[in-house]
Amino acid sequence: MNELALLADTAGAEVVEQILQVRRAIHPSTFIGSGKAQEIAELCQAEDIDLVIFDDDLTPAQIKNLDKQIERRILDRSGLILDIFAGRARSRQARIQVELAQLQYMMPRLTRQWDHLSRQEGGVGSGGAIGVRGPGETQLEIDRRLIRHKIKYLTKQLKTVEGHYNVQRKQRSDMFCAALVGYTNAGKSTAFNAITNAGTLVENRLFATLDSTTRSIDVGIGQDVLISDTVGFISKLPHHLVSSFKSTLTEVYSADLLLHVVDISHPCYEEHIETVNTVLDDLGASKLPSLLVFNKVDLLKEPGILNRLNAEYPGSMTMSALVQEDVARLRERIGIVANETRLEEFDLFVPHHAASILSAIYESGQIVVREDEPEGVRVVVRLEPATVNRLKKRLDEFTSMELHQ
Ligand SMILES: Nc1nc2c(ncn2[C@@H]2O[C@H](COP(=O)(O)OP(=O)(O)OP(=O)(O)O)[C@@H](O)[C@H]2O)c(=O)[nH]1
Ligand SMILES: [Mg+2]
Repeated sequence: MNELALLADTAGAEVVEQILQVRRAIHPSTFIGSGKAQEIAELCQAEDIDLVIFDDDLTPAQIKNLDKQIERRILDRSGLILDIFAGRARSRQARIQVELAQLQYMMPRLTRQWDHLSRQEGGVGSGGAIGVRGPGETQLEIDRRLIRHKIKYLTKQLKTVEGHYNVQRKQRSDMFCAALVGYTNAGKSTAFNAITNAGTLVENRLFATLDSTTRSIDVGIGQDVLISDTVGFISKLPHHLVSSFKSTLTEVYSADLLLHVVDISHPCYEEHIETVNTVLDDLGASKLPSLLVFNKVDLLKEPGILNRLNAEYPGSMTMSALVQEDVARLRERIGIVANETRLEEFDLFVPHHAASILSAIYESGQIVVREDEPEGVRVVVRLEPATVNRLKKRLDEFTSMELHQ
Protein backbone atom coordinates (compact mmCIF):
# COMPACT_ATOMS: atom_id res chain seq x y z
CA MET A 1 0.00 0.00 0.00
CA ASN A 2 2.92 2.33 0.66
CA GLU A 3 4.18 1.62 -2.80
CA LEU A 4 0.71 2.37 -4.21
CA ALA A 5 0.78 5.68 -2.33
CA LEU A 6 4.16 6.46 -3.92
CA LEU A 7 2.78 5.58 -7.32
CA ALA A 8 -0.23 7.84 -6.73
CA ASP A 9 2.11 10.62 -5.67
CA THR A 10 4.21 10.10 -8.80
CA ALA A 11 1.03 10.42 -10.87
CA GLY A 12 0.29 13.73 -9.17
CA ALA A 13 -2.43 12.68 -6.73
CA GLU A 14 -2.60 13.61 -3.08
CA VAL A 15 -3.29 10.59 -0.93
CA VAL A 16 -6.05 11.34 1.58
CA GLU A 17 -6.94 7.92 2.95
CA GLN A 18 -5.75 4.32 2.86
CA ILE A 19 -8.39 1.66 3.29
CA LEU A 20 -7.82 -2.04 3.88
CA GLN A 21 -10.26 -4.88 3.87
CA VAL A 22 -9.56 -8.43 4.99
CA ARG A 23 -11.73 -10.85 3.07
CA ARG A 24 -11.61 -14.57 2.59
CA ALA A 25 -12.60 -14.25 -1.05
CA ILE A 26 -12.83 -11.50 -3.62
CA HIS A 27 -16.37 -10.31 -4.21
CA PRO A 28 -16.92 -11.18 -7.88
CA SER A 29 -18.93 -8.10 -8.79
CA THR A 30 -17.37 -5.39 -6.60
CA PHE A 31 -13.99 -6.87 -5.53
CA ILE A 32 -14.49 -5.52 -1.99
CA GLY A 33 -17.66 -6.17 0.00
CA SER A 34 -20.66 -3.99 -0.73
CA GLY A 35 -20.64 -2.62 2.84
CA LYS A 36 -17.06 -1.54 2.33
CA ALA A 37 -17.93 0.06 -0.98
CA GLN A 38 -20.68 2.01 0.77
CA GLU A 39 -18.21 3.13 3.44
CA ILE A 40 -15.83 4.35 0.74
CA ALA A 41 -18.67 6.18 -1.02
CA GLU A 42 -19.46 8.06 2.19
CA LEU A 43 -15.80 8.81 2.85
CA CYS A 44 -15.44 10.27 -0.64
CA GLN A 45 -18.38 12.55 0.03
CA ALA A 46 -17.13 13.61 3.45
CA GLU A 47 -13.49 14.20 2.47
CA ASP A 48 -14.10 15.50 -1.02
CA ILE A 49 -12.14 12.67 -2.64
CA ASP A 50 -12.11 12.52 -6.45
CA LEU A 51 -10.40 9.28 -7.17
CA VAL A 52 -10.33 5.77 -5.68
CA ILE A 53 -7.35 3.59 -6.57
CA PHE A 54 -7.23 -0.16 -6.02
CA ASP A 55 -3.91 -1.93 -5.50
CA ASP A 56 -5.03 -4.98 -7.45
CA ASP A 57 -6.34 -5.25 -10.94
CA LEU A 58 -10.09 -5.06 -11.27
CA THR A 59 -12.20 -6.65 -13.96
CA PRO A 60 -14.08 -4.30 -16.29
CA ALA A 61 -17.33 -5.34 -14.59
CA GLN A 62 -15.94 -4.64 -11.12
CA ILE A 63 -14.84 -1.17 -12.19
CA LYS A 64 -18.29 -0.52 -13.61
CA ASN A 65 -20.08 -1.66 -10.45
CA LEU A 66 -17.76 0.20 -8.09
CA ASP A 67 -18.09 3.24 -10.24
CA LYS A 68 -21.85 3.12 -9.89
CA GLN A 69 -21.78 2.61 -6.15
CA ILE A 70 -19.01 5.03 -5.18
CA GLU A 71 -19.69 7.61 -7.89
CA ARG A 72 -16.05 8.49 -8.24
CA ARG A 73 -13.46 7.62 -10.79
CA ILE A 74 -12.13 4.11 -10.07
CA LEU A 75 -8.63 3.21 -11.12
CA ASP A 76 -6.71 -0.01 -10.60
CA ARG A 77 -2.99 -0.45 -10.20
CA SER A 78 -2.35 -1.19 -13.88
CA GLY A 79 -4.35 1.85 -14.91
CA LEU A 80 -2.32 4.01 -12.54
CA ILE A 81 1.03 2.66 -13.76
CA LEU A 82 -0.03 3.17 -17.37
CA ASP A 83 -0.99 6.73 -16.53
CA ILE A 84 2.43 7.43 -15.02
CA PHE A 85 4.13 5.99 -18.06
CA ALA A 86 1.91 8.11 -20.31
CA GLY A 87 2.86 11.23 -18.38
CA ARG A 88 6.57 10.44 -18.47
CA ALA A 89 7.17 8.97 -21.91
CA ARG A 90 9.43 11.31 -23.89
CA SER A 91 10.85 9.56 -26.93
CA ARG A 92 8.64 8.75 -29.89
CA GLN A 93 9.19 5.07 -29.28
CA ALA A 94 8.16 5.25 -25.61
CA ARG A 95 5.10 7.34 -26.44
CA ILE A 96 3.87 4.85 -29.02
CA GLN A 97 4.57 1.96 -26.66
CA VAL A 98 2.59 3.50 -23.83
CA GLU A 99 -0.31 4.47 -26.03
CA LEU A 100 -0.43 0.97 -27.42
CA ALA A 101 -0.47 -0.53 -23.93
CA GLN A 102 -3.17 1.91 -22.83
CA LEU A 103 -5.41 1.07 -25.76
CA GLN A 104 -4.98 -2.64 -25.17
CA TYR A 105 -5.79 -2.14 -21.52
CA MET A 106 -8.82 -0.06 -22.43
CA MET A 107 -10.30 -2.41 -25.02
CA PRO A 108 -12.14 -4.78 -22.69
CA ARG A 109 -13.17 -1.87 -20.48
CA LEU A 110 -15.01 -0.02 -23.20
CA THR A 111 -18.40 -1.43 -22.24
CA ARG A 112 -18.62 0.68 -19.11
CA GLN A 113 -20.84 3.72 -18.94
CA TRP A 114 -18.89 6.89 -18.51
CA ASP A 115 -21.99 8.73 -17.37
CA HIS A 116 -20.77 10.64 -14.35
CA LEU A 117 -17.38 11.28 -15.89
CA SER A 118 -18.33 14.48 -17.62
CA ARG A 119 -20.13 15.59 -14.51
CA GLN A 120 -17.03 15.15 -12.36
CA GLU A 121 -14.64 16.64 -14.79
CA GLY A 122 -15.50 20.29 -14.29
CA GLY A 123 -15.02 20.50 -10.56
CA VAL A 124 -12.11 18.19 -9.74
CA GLY A 125 -8.53 19.10 -8.95
CA SER A 126 -5.44 17.69 -10.64
CA GLY A 127 -5.99 14.25 -9.09
CA GLY A 128 -9.27 13.83 -10.91
CA ALA A 129 -7.57 13.77 -14.27
CA ILE A 130 -5.43 10.76 -13.46
CA GLY A 131 -6.13 7.81 -15.69
CA VAL A 132 -7.38 9.84 -18.64
CA ARG A 133 -4.06 11.06 -19.94
CA GLY A 134 -2.61 9.72 -23.18
CA PRO A 135 -5.22 8.45 -25.63
CA GLY A 136 -7.64 10.79 -23.87
CA GLU A 137 -11.29 10.85 -23.09
CA THR A 138 -12.57 11.31 -26.60
CA GLN A 139 -10.99 7.95 -27.43
CA LEU A 140 -13.13 6.29 -24.81
CA GLU A 141 -16.22 7.15 -26.77
CA ILE A 142 -14.88 5.72 -29.99
CA ASP A 143 -16.04 2.20 -30.63
CA ARG A 144 -13.87 -0.88 -30.48
CA ARG A 145 -13.44 -1.00 -34.22
CA LEU A 146 -11.68 2.34 -34.25
CA ILE A 147 -9.49 1.39 -31.33
CA ARG A 148 -8.55 -1.84 -33.01
CA HIS A 149 -7.65 0.19 -36.06
CA LYS A 150 -5.48 2.50 -33.98
CA ILE A 151 -3.76 -0.43 -32.30
CA LYS A 152 -2.91 -1.82 -35.71
CA TYR A 153 -1.63 1.55 -36.88
CA LEU A 154 0.52 2.09 -33.78
CA THR A 155 1.92 -1.43 -33.97
CA LYS A 156 3.04 -0.64 -37.51
CA GLN A 157 4.54 2.69 -36.48
CA LEU A 158 6.37 1.03 -33.65
CA LYS A 159 7.87 -1.48 -36.06
CA THR A 160 9.21 1.37 -38.20
CA VAL A 161 10.73 3.15 -35.20
CA GLU A 162 12.19 -0.13 -33.98
CA GLY A 163 13.62 -0.74 -37.43
CA HIS A 164 15.79 2.38 -37.22
CA TYR A 165 16.74 1.44 -33.77
CA ASN A 166 17.80 -2.09 -34.65
CA VAL A 167 20.12 -0.76 -37.32
CA GLN A 168 21.86 1.39 -34.71
CA ARG A 169 21.97 -1.53 -32.35
CA LYS A 170 23.52 -3.86 -34.93
CA GLN A 171 26.32 -1.47 -35.69
CA ARG A 172 27.64 -1.85 -32.21
CA SER A 173 26.64 -5.42 -31.55
CA ASP A 174 30.22 -6.64 -31.51
CA MET A 175 30.89 -4.62 -28.38
CA PHE A 176 30.38 -6.05 -24.92
CA CYS A 177 27.09 -4.73 -23.47
CA ALA A 178 26.19 -4.49 -19.80
CA ALA A 179 22.68 -3.39 -18.77
CA LEU A 180 21.59 -1.96 -15.44
CA VAL A 181 18.28 -3.54 -14.49
CA GLY A 182 16.27 -3.58 -11.28
CA TYR A 183 13.31 -2.44 -9.30
CA THR A 184 12.27 1.16 -9.73
CA ASN A 185 14.15 3.61 -7.50
CA ALA A 186 16.97 1.10 -6.82
CA GLY A 187 19.61 3.58 -7.98
CA LYS A 188 20.28 2.40 -11.54
CA SER A 189 20.50 5.89 -13.02
CA THR A 190 22.65 7.10 -10.14
CA ALA A 191 25.09 4.24 -10.74
CA PHE A 192 24.92 4.85 -14.49
CA ASN A 193 25.74 8.54 -14.09
CA ALA A 194 28.58 7.80 -11.70
CA ILE A 195 30.09 5.28 -14.10
CA THR A 196 29.66 7.30 -17.28
CA ASN A 197 29.61 10.91 -16.05
CA ALA A 198 26.29 11.23 -17.91
CA GLY A 199 23.49 13.46 -16.71
CA THR A 200 20.56 11.03 -16.70
CA LEU A 201 17.60 12.11 -14.60
CA VAL A 202 17.81 10.83 -11.04
CA GLU A 203 14.79 11.26 -8.82
CA ASN A 204 13.51 9.88 -5.58
CA ARG A 205 10.35 8.90 -7.40
CA LEU A 206 9.15 5.79 -9.14
CA PHE A 207 9.80 5.45 -12.86
CA ALA A 208 12.22 8.33 -13.29
CA THR A 209 13.66 6.52 -16.31
CA LEU A 210 11.55 5.23 -19.19
CA ASP A 211 13.89 5.25 -22.15
CA SER A 212 17.08 3.29 -22.19
CA THR A 213 20.31 5.28 -22.44
CA THR A 214 23.53 3.71 -23.61
CA ARG A 215 27.10 5.00 -23.28
CA SER A 216 30.47 3.49 -23.95
CA ILE A 217 32.89 3.32 -21.04
CA ASP A 218 36.49 2.36 -20.44
CA VAL A 219 36.75 -0.49 -17.96
CA GLY A 220 40.51 -0.82 -18.27
CA ILE A 221 40.67 -3.76 -20.68
CA GLY A 222 41.98 -1.84 -23.67
CA GLN A 223 38.61 -1.76 -25.39
CA ASP A 224 35.45 0.16 -24.51
CA VAL A 225 32.27 -1.63 -23.44
CA LEU A 226 28.68 -0.41 -23.58
CA ILE A 227 26.54 0.20 -20.54
CA SER A 228 22.77 0.86 -20.60
CA ASP A 229 20.41 2.36 -18.07
CA THR A 230 16.89 0.95 -18.41
CA VAL A 231 13.34 1.38 -17.15
CA GLY A 232 12.70 0.11 -13.62
CA PHE A 233 10.39 -2.78 -12.85
CA ILE A 234 7.65 -2.93 -10.24
CA SER A 235 5.44 -5.68 -8.87
CA LYS A 236 2.22 -6.35 -10.77
CA LEU A 237 3.55 -4.54 -13.82
CA PRO A 238 0.72 -4.40 -16.37
CA HIS A 239 1.16 -7.19 -18.86
CA HIS A 240 0.49 -4.97 -21.89
CA LEU A 241 3.18 -2.61 -20.75
CA VAL A 242 5.81 -5.32 -20.60
CA SER A 243 4.93 -6.53 -24.07
CA SER A 244 4.91 -3.07 -25.64
CA PHE A 245 8.14 -2.15 -23.91
CA LYS A 246 9.92 -5.21 -25.24
CA SER A 247 11.72 -3.16 -27.86
CA THR A 248 12.91 -0.59 -25.33
CA LEU A 249 14.19 -3.50 -23.34
CA THR A 250 16.35 -4.81 -26.20
CA GLU A 251 19.26 -3.58 -24.11
CA VAL A 252 18.14 -6.01 -21.45
CA TYR A 253 17.68 -9.22 -23.35
CA SER A 254 20.57 -8.73 -25.73
CA ALA A 255 23.02 -7.78 -22.99
CA ASP A 256 26.16 -9.77 -22.28
CA LEU A 257 25.84 -8.98 -18.60
CA LEU A 258 22.94 -7.82 -16.44
CA LEU A 259 23.77 -5.66 -13.45
CA HIS A 260 20.79 -6.30 -11.22
CA VAL A 261 20.71 -3.29 -8.88
CA VAL A 262 18.90 -3.77 -5.56
CA ASP A 263 18.07 -1.11 -2.96
CA ILE A 264 19.29 -2.99 0.11
CA SER A 265 17.92 -0.31 2.43
CA HIS A 266 14.35 -1.12 1.33
CA PRO A 267 12.50 -3.41 3.76
CA CYS A 268 11.04 -5.40 0.84
CA TYR A 269 14.30 -5.85 -1.08
CA GLU A 270 13.87 -9.63 -1.31
CA GLU A 271 10.45 -9.27 -2.94
CA HIS A 272 11.96 -6.73 -5.30
CA ILE A 273 14.60 -9.24 -6.39
CA GLU A 274 11.87 -11.81 -7.01
CA THR A 275 9.79 -9.36 -9.04
CA VAL A 276 12.73 -8.34 -11.19
CA ASN A 277 13.61 -11.98 -11.81
CA THR A 278 10.04 -12.72 -12.85
CA VAL A 279 9.96 -9.82 -15.32
CA LEU A 280 13.37 -10.87 -16.67
CA ASP A 281 11.95 -14.33 -17.16
CA ASP A 282 8.98 -12.85 -19.07
CA LEU A 283 11.44 -11.05 -21.29
CA GLY A 284 13.44 -14.20 -21.92
CA ALA A 285 16.46 -12.71 -20.16
CA SER A 286 16.64 -14.88 -17.07
CA LYS A 287 19.45 -17.07 -18.40
CA LEU A 288 21.83 -14.18 -19.10
CA PRO A 289 24.94 -13.79 -16.95
CA SER A 290 24.03 -11.42 -14.15
CA LEU A 291 25.63 -9.72 -11.21
CA LEU A 292 23.57 -8.78 -8.15
CA VAL A 293 24.55 -5.30 -7.01
CA PHE A 294 23.27 -4.40 -3.56
CA ASN A 295 23.13 -0.62 -3.61
CA LYS A 296 22.56 2.10 -0.98
CA VAL A 297 24.65 0.34 1.69
CA ASP A 298 25.33 3.79 3.14
CA LEU A 299 21.72 3.83 4.36
CA LEU A 300 22.01 0.55 6.27
CA LYS A 301 21.57 0.89 10.00
CA GLU A 302 22.81 -2.60 10.87
CA PRO A 303 25.81 -3.53 8.74
CA GLY A 304 25.52 -7.17 9.92
CA ILE A 305 23.24 -7.80 6.99
CA LEU A 306 26.21 -7.52 4.60
CA ASN A 307 27.78 -10.78 5.79
CA ARG A 308 24.48 -12.55 5.35
CA LEU A 309 24.18 -11.23 1.81
CA ASN A 310 27.51 -12.70 0.82
CA ALA A 311 26.44 -16.10 2.10
CA GLU A 312 22.95 -15.93 0.63
CA TYR A 313 23.87 -14.44 -2.72
CA PRO A 314 27.35 -15.69 -3.58
CA GLY A 315 29.18 -13.59 -6.14
CA SER A 316 27.08 -10.52 -5.40
CA MET A 317 28.60 -7.15 -4.59
CA THR A 318 27.61 -4.33 -2.27
CA MET A 319 28.04 -0.66 -2.97
CA SER A 320 26.82 2.86 -2.60
CA ALA A 321 26.37 4.64 -5.90
CA LEU A 322 27.29 7.82 -4.03
CA VAL A 323 30.81 6.56 -3.18
CA GLN A 324 33.45 6.93 -5.91
CA GLU A 325 35.52 3.91 -4.81
CA ASP A 326 32.45 1.68 -4.89
CA VAL A 327 31.61 2.82 -8.39
CA ALA A 328 35.20 2.08 -9.41
CA ARG A 329 34.80 -1.46 -8.03
CA LEU A 330 31.64 -1.94 -10.09
CA ARG A 331 33.49 -0.75 -13.17
CA GLU A 332 36.25 -3.24 -12.41
CA ARG A 333 33.78 -6.10 -12.04
CA ILE A 334 32.31 -5.24 -15.44
CA GLY A 335 35.85 -5.24 -16.86
CA ILE A 336 36.58 -8.69 -15.46
CA VAL A 337 33.43 -10.22 -16.98
CA ALA A 338 33.95 -8.40 -20.28
CA ASN A 339 37.48 -9.72 -20.44
CA GLU A 340 36.41 -13.29 -19.77
CA THR A 341 33.68 -13.08 -22.39
CA ARG A 342 36.07 -11.77 -24.98
CA LEU A 343 38.46 -14.67 -24.59
CA GLU A 344 37.82 -17.87 -26.46
CA GLU A 345 39.31 -21.31 -26.12
CA PHE A 346 41.74 -22.44 -28.81
CA ASP A 347 43.63 -25.61 -29.44
CA LEU A 348 47.21 -25.00 -30.60
CA PHE A 349 50.16 -27.23 -31.37
CA VAL A 350 53.55 -25.58 -30.94
CA PRO A 351 56.52 -27.53 -32.32
CA HIS A 352 59.70 -27.55 -30.22
CA HIS A 353 61.63 -25.33 -32.58
CA ALA A 354 58.95 -22.62 -32.15
CA ALA A 355 59.42 -22.43 -28.41
CA SER A 356 59.50 -18.62 -28.54
CA ILE A 357 55.83 -18.73 -29.51
CA LEU A 358 55.09 -20.85 -26.49
CA SER A 359 56.48 -18.18 -24.22
CA ALA A 360 54.39 -15.57 -26.06
CA ILE A 361 51.31 -17.67 -25.35
CA TYR A 362 52.23 -17.90 -21.71
CA GLU A 363 52.53 -14.14 -21.60
CA SER A 364 49.30 -13.25 -23.32
CA GLY A 365 46.75 -15.73 -22.10
CA GLN A 366 45.58 -18.41 -19.79
CA ILE A 367 46.68 -21.95 -20.53
CA VAL A 368 43.85 -24.33 -19.75
CA VAL A 369 45.56 -27.60 -20.69
CA ARG A 370 49.17 -28.40 -21.61
CA GLU A 371 50.31 -31.73 -23.02
CA ASP A 372 53.93 -32.43 -23.91
CA GLU A 373 54.30 -34.54 -27.01
CA PRO A 374 57.48 -35.84 -28.72
CA GLU A 375 57.31 -33.20 -31.50
CA GLY A 376 56.18 -30.25 -29.39
CA VAL A 377 53.60 -28.97 -26.98
CA ARG A 378 49.82 -29.13 -27.38
CA VAL A 379 47.96 -26.42 -25.49
CA VAL A 380 44.40 -25.35 -24.97
CA VAL A 381 44.44 -21.62 -24.31
CA ARG A 382 41.97 -18.85 -23.57
CA LEU A 383 42.89 -15.92 -25.75
CA GLU A 384 41.44 -13.08 -27.73
CA PRO A 385 40.64 -14.25 -31.28
CA ALA A 386 42.87 -11.51 -32.74
CA THR A 387 45.85 -12.69 -30.69
CA VAL A 388 45.29 -16.26 -31.84
CA ASN A 389 45.28 -15.18 -35.47
CA ARG A 390 48.60 -13.44 -34.94
CA LEU A 391 50.08 -16.48 -33.23
CA LYS A 392 48.81 -18.80 -35.94
CA LYS A 393 50.49 -16.64 -38.56
CA ARG A 394 53.77 -16.85 -36.71
CA LEU A 395 53.36 -20.62 -36.33
CA ASP A 396 52.75 -20.90 -40.08
CA GLU A 397 55.93 -18.95 -40.74
CA PHE A 398 57.87 -21.36 -38.57
CA THR A 399 56.32 -24.34 -40.34
CA SER A 400 57.15 -22.97 -43.79
CA MET A 401 60.72 -22.21 -42.63
CA GLU A 402 60.99 -25.80 -41.57
CA LEU A 403 59.77 -27.01 -44.95
CA HIS A 404 62.41 -24.88 -46.70
CA GLN A 405 65.25 -26.33 -44.68
N1 LIG B 1 21.72 7.08 0.00
C1 LIG B 1 21.77 6.63 -1.25
N2 LIG B 1 20.86 7.05 -2.15
C2 LIG B 1 20.94 6.57 -3.39
C3 LIG B 1 21.95 5.66 -3.80
N3 LIG B 1 21.76 5.36 -5.10
C4 LIG B 1 20.67 6.07 -5.50
N4 LIG B 1 20.17 6.81 -4.48
C5 LIG B 1 18.98 7.67 -4.50
O1 LIG B 1 17.86 6.87 -4.79
C6 LIG B 1 16.90 7.58 -5.60
C7 LIG B 1 16.58 6.84 -6.87
O2 LIG B 1 17.73 6.82 -7.69
P1 LIG B 1 17.66 6.59 -9.26
O3 LIG B 1 19.07 6.46 -9.72
O4 LIG B 1 16.79 7.59 -9.93
O5 LIG B 1 16.94 5.17 -9.30
P2 LIG B 1 16.54 4.31 -10.59
O6 LIG B 1 16.82 2.88 -10.24
O7 LIG B 1 17.19 4.84 -11.80
O8 LIG B 1 14.97 4.54 -10.61
P3 LIG B 1 13.94 4.48 -11.87
O9 LIG B 1 14.53 5.18 -13.02
O10 LIG B 1 12.76 5.15 -11.30
O11 LIG B 1 13.68 3.03 -12.11
C8 LIG B 1 17.52 8.96 -5.83
O12 LIG B 1 16.99 9.84 -4.85
C9 LIG B 1 19.01 8.72 -5.61
O13 LIG B 1 19.68 9.88 -5.16
C10 LIG B 1 22.91 5.23 -2.81
O14 LIG B 1 23.80 4.41 -3.06
N5 LIG B 1 22.75 5.75 -1.56
MG1 LIG C 1 16.40 5.58 -13.50
